[in-house]
Amino acid sequence: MARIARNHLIPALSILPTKSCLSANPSLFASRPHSTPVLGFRRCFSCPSRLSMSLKAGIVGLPNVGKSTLFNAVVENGKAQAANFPFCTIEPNVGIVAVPDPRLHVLSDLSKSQRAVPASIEFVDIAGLVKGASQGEGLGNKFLSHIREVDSILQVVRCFEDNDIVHVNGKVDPKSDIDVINLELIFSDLDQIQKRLEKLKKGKARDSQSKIKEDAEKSALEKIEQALMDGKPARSASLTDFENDAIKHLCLLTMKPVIYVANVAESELAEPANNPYVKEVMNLASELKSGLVTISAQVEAELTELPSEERTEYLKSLGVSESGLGNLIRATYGLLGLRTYFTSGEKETKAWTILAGMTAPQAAGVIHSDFEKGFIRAETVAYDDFVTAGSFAAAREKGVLRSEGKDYVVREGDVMLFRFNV
Ligand SMILES: Nc1nc2c(ncn2[C@@H]2O[C@H](COP(=O)(O)OP(=O)(O)O)[C@@H](O)[C@H]2O)c(=O)[nH]1
Ligand SMILES: [Mg+2]
Repeated sequence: MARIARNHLIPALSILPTKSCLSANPSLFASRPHSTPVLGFRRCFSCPSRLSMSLKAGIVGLPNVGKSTLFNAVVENGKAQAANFPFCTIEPNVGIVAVPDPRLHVLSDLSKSQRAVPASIEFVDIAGLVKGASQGEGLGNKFLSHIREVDSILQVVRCFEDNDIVHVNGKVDPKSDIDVINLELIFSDLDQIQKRLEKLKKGKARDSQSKIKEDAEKSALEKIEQALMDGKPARSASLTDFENDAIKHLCLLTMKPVIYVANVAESELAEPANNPYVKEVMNLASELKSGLVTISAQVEAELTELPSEERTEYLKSLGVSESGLGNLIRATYGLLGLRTYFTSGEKETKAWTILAGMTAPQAAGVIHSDFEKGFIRAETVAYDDFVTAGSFAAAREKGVLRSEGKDYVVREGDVMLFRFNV
């Protein structure tokens, strides 16, 4: 049996690789000398070739639909809630916000952690999409390359009437707006696929294994090309798992999951379905097997300017119980099939984001790739059991702390300790 050099048990993590980022509010960082331990590098959720700090959602849509208003509200709200969270604005159009999760604070209190670190989502305000972007109009290809890097797309659709705010096509028309954007994405993918197919035709595979891979990629691309030609997104093509893997490196735009964000007037927030534009978006979203969230970007922006005591009152006066941002984050998590597990100790309690179906070593790899490579076992307890017991030690005594091997599929809310060697 291979000798284990060192055997670690890590309740809390001190050896995360960190990425420094510029903060919009440096004073928040001043109290955190080690910058941003929250941001362990991790796999991109949709394209495996990208190393990503957190889940990345790109906000797209035609000009003047409310993208920047929504983006700013998301980031401001993140700041407001982030007494202890190193949110940051990396660039003017990129912001990182905490994923709200009440379980985090319960665990943190039980473990008497010095800090609680939520999972995070990175929002990107992607400007410049107009008709003809795939041919270089507007910001054209620059814009498209930004979308290639995101895990999910939030497409903001204007459903509010306001004569003072110009609509690029002269009138509010969600179906046409959605078609314009989706067509640009389709054109861009078609272009990329056709170039790739040309290359694959030359067949450079040197061994039988690579040949099998190339063949899978080719057959996948041919299926997708057909879907795109029919005006449908790449994700509508039915591919085998192997074919899916073979094309992941291309990060096709229309492979990415989409949430339509219907931006409505504040007066319609309580009963959005009464708005015929929203109905249209609803129908399209369900036809395209995509998510839908109704939001008023304007209201979200106004909320960030109110003291927190007044926010609930304001929302009540509009007939709703909570701000739309929580919905937006939850919808993104749901659509991507994401799960949360926790690590919890005296140093910190932390929420980690993984994909549904990930095994214990893969989940450990989200923290650090060494944890995946050197994985031995995981000790795990369900969130509710941990809370009832009060600590890992008490959970062990009660027999609810399980020791799991490398095939264990991590469940939502697991509180975990990893044993690994390096
Ligand atoms: N009436 C109304 N105006 C909005 C709403 N959302 C955004 N706007 C306004 O529409 C204009 C364009 O918004 P902006 O967020 O810059 O759009 P972007 O081009 O998509 O980034 C701004 O003047 C916003 O104040 C909304 O929900 N209702
Ligand atoms: Mg904008």
